[in-house]
Amino acid sequence: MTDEAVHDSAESVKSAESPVNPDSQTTSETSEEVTGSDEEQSEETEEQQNENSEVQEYDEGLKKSRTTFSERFNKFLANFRSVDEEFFDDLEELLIESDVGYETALRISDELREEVKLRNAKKRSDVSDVIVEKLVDMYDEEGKEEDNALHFSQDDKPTVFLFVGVNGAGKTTTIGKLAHRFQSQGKKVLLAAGDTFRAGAIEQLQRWGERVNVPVEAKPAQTDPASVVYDALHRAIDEHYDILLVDTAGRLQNNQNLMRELEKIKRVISREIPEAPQEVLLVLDGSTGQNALSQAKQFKETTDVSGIVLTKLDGSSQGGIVLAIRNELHLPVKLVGLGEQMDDLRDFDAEKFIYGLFKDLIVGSGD
Ligand SMILES: Nc1nc2c(ncn2[C@@H]2O[C@H](COP(=O)(O)OP(=O)(O)OP(=O)(O)O)[C@@H](O)[C@H]2O)c(=O)[nH]1
Ligand SMILES: [Mg+2]
Repeated sequence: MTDEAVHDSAESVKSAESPVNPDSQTTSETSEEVTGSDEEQSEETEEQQNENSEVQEYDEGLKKSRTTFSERFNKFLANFRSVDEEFFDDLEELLIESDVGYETALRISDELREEVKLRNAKKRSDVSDVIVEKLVDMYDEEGKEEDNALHFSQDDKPTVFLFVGVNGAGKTTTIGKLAHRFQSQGKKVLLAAGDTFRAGAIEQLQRWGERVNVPVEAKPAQTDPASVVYDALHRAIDEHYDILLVDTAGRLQNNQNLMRELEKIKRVISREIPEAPQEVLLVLDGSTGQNALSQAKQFKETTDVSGIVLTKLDGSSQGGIVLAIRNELHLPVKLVGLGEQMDDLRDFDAEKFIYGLFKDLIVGSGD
């Protein structure tokens, strides 16, 4: 077998395992094709095993959102009688309830009408396959230009991440978790208590600082947050910190004040370090569904958001919110929060997420 052929068949094994193509026949056909040496095979198995256990770990954390999504979907398909107008109306409703977003729900059901007709899908399993394929295709297509990596300073100046989002979204908690991650990687981390609106917010960040052993630059409540950030920036530069994480308020007297304050903080950062902030991360509570989406639209209009942190996916999130963010916001989800503890933060892997979301659905999609 040529190198190319080995590569090809390895690829097809991989794609046979993918969630969109769970056809068991394909799997057995392709596994017969893989006839490389034992060594090649065992290497590949190990790689696959690693990949599988990573998927499993990730999957566990997102179990709740996944279950809610697939339970609804499976229930819907269990009641399936025929593909008629009522079916598409119900599907639309289901998608909206699953937080995929209104526009996305309409678009999916429109495109599905065409596709179902085109393929003459009548059986439940066929229809279910078309739906899943369509959702995955759309998700892939919309995410082509997305860059979900975190960006860091390219010179010896500190990297600055600015966190924005409404109150209760999880900004302060995410900062604590991220400080812990960077600290464990041997980086020198500083936090800035830029939420001076409430004394409690400053104390909360200080508690996180103590917990993860990272210093916090803070001033008394009601101080201009831009001045706290200014001091933090200079401390970070002078004392050679690698990373500065800036907390901000989620609520002020009104939204206009909040947006103005965020702009000012951002201006101060860029004036002191022109390449910074390397990231402006909008933190969204995944369990608030459409509410999170409309907040995000507002922040996106007024602030240069570079990515999303989606929190509380361990809770009652519908999962579909991830599709809505991609299709309607066009902002990459860079991190996800899966709990309240310091280790409950993950990089977001779009492919694994979509795998988790549809896994049970496909397994249970028989006639
Ligand atoms: N289950 C769960 N809870 C979370 C997660 N992230 C944050 N929380 C909780 O959500 C609540 C609000 O989090 P904060 O970090 O205080 O939110 P914030 O955006 O800083 O809020 P303000 O300071 O009021 O603007 C806290 O009780 C957190 O423990 C998560 O990923 N999963
Ligand atoms: Mg906070």
